Amino acid sequence: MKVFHTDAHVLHAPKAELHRGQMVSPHESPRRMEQLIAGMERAGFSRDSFLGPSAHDLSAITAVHTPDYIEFLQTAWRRWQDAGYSGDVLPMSYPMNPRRAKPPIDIDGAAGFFCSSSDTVITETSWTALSAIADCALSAADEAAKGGSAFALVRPPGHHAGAAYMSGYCLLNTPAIAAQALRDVGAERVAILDVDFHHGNGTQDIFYGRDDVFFASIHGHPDHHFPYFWGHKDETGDGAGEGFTVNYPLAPGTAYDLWSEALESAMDRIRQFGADALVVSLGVDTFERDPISSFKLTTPDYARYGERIATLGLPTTFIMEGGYGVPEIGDNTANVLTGFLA
Ligand code: OKP
Ligand code: ZN
Repeated sequence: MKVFHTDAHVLHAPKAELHRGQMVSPHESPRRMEQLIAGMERAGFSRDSFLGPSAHDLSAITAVHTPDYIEFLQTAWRRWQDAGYSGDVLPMSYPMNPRRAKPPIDIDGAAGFFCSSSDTVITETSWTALSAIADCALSAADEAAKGGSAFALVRPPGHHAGAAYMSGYCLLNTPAIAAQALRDVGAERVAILDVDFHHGNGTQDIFYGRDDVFFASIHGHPDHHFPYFWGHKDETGDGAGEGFTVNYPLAPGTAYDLWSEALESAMDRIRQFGADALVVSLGVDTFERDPISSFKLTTPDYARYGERIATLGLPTTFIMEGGYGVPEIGDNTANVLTGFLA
């Protein structure tokens, strides 16, 4: 399986994270990637075999995100400096009725207009990193368009970002960009399977009204976990999209027995949908020792479910999402791929 990766991820390195009332060192950091790569190497996916992405047109990104939001990402850091502010661009003020709100001129206000949580920041060089990770996701999707499967080994994650907002460490919705690219080169129906511990609210939001991209997410119940307001069972799509979203909110403490039942159900729905390509939002923060999550999956479970996903028999684009803090994130990620290839 081809693995697409870019060293440019280091250009998005938040200085700190506002977490539970404290500034802490970021859970989502370049160090994570070193842990991911080390685990991949232990499993035989050597770093030397990773491929750099090929450059894609910005239109592949604006097929999912609004031009205003992209311009915001590209210019926010400069505007923050020009305003005399310091540190990373860290939004704090949010419109409670975003549809009726207008973006203000002040960058502190504009940042809140394009964001939904203060765990997500923009640095001087974030855009360069983001454009390279979008290229990784698109290069992996190109492989799937040819009938193969590939993995975009990227950070930061993508599934909380919406068409016009960043959220939950995510700034560009890489799985949505990949799914849309697959549609645009001819896949009639694309399914997105989100196995990250957190609900993929951004991805859900982007495709909520559509019947050509199916979205399934298995996650910690929003009563207890970020993104808190989304991912309930009764969120099933809207208008033409009704019935094309399915959510499996699961209780804190869920282990593989119950988690895998949700996976089987999600896979049934993807089969019924008749997908001709699959995008997997591959977060491994379902791990028993993940510092910000509460599921109890173990390292061998990842290989088990990789093998199950392969039974769908679809060209598959894996995109790295969450997984934090412990060296096992690399082993768990590699296990999904190894199971899939078995
Ligand atoms: C990103 B991904 C409030 C919690 C905010 C956001 C978690 C984002 C996870 N202190 N943390 O889905 O792995
Ligand atoms: Zn997550």
